Amino acid sequence: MRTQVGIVGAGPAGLLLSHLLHLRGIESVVLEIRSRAEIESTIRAGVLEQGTVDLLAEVGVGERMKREGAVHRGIALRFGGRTHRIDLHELTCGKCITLYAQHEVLKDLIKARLEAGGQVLFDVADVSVHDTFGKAPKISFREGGTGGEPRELSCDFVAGCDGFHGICRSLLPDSVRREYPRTYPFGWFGILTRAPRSTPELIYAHHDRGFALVSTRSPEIQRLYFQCDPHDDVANWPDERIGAELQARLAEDGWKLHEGPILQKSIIAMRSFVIEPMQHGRLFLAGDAAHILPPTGAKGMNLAIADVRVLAQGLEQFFASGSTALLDRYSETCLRRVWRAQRFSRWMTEATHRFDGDPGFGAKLQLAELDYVTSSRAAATSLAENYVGLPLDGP
Ligand code: RFL
Ligand code: PHB
Repeated sequence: MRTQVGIVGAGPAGLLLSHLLHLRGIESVVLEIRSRAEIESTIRAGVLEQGTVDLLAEVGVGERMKREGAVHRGIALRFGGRTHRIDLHELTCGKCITLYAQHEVLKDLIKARLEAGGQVLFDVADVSVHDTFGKAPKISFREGGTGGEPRELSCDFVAGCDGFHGICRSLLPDSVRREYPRTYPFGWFGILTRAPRSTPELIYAHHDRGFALVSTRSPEIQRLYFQCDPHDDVANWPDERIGAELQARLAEDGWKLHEGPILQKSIIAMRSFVIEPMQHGRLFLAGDAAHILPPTGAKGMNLAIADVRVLAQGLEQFFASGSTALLDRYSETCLRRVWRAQRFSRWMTEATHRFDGDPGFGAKLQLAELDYVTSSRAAATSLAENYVGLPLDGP
């Protein structure tokens, strides 16, 4: 098998990259270890930045997102028993966020790729990448699972879009790589519940018992999170205990969270990680393969999408003219945005989560921080412009 760009991983990064390359007349093959059904049903991100929404619409995969996604013009910060609205739309001259689940974005991308005759191979096994420092990298794998046919894909470039637990990142030689990890001492307990919306906009809540977040997937399905011990077990959390914890952390006079049957429960680790550089030879890392963030800023999928936009432009220039000018700057271009997103996600996390062992000073500072951000237009604008997403082509 031969293609121009071998893409490892069919998450948002890999699938969108394949689509963007196709629009530029560049061939790719996407290799994915999971099944299509699994990819199309795994619950992950929900918040799309304005630039992500605009890009998906511009490249022809935004029709269902525009119809079914919910546009939110603001978010709420709840602390000290009161709610304060951040008017994203007004503070950013008309930008918003859209609530549309990551697996719905993936369904739209998979459909577009398959309808255009694109090659997305699900359920592959034993993927390994070779010779990325030469001009003819290869990817070997088994088609159709562990006992399947061995295959080899020759390509001009490899895009490592295989997420945080993938194999591509490890191909960067020790002599060039630097890793920047950070683990937070808490996790998020996430649930999906069948209940009507309790609030028209997302609520990020600071509470003595810990952080809580009210988000949504549709008028009937809600997504809720609360800070927890990362080593806790979902089995310790029967539905009634979850409901009581959320009600306590979100309590406000005259308001109550709508509860309903809980459809799914999981515990999510909170960490940050960046690898530098994001490229070596003919291997380019994109998305979670290169960087992850705590979900508080809702940036992970948006960064994955911003990365592959830059990569597609670089590959287009290379295949059109032989110039590597844009590709050479890929890592530098992406990392600038990545570190700004890390800064913002850390800020959102540290301002809203309970830090055990804090004698009270830290919590007082958090309240002062939240008070400032909800009463100063300059501070609110800073939150708003980072939350809706810095411009894709901007500084
Ligand atoms: P993905 O989505 O992990 O996709 C990688 C794919 O690669 C496959 N793979 C391999 N394929 C072939 N060979 C191998 N050896 C392979 N190893 C792995 C995997 O099966 C997978 O299909 O990475 P990508 O494309 O970089 O996308 C990143 C996003 O998925 C991630 O950043 C977001 O989900 C993070 N995130 C959020 N991001 C947002 O922008 N907005 C949000 O609101 C938001 N909320 C969240 C989130 C992540 C969360 N969790 C569960 C960590 C909320 C949560 C709870
Ligand atoms: C979600 O809806 O899953 C979501 C919303 C906001 C976040 C993280 C996740 O900050």
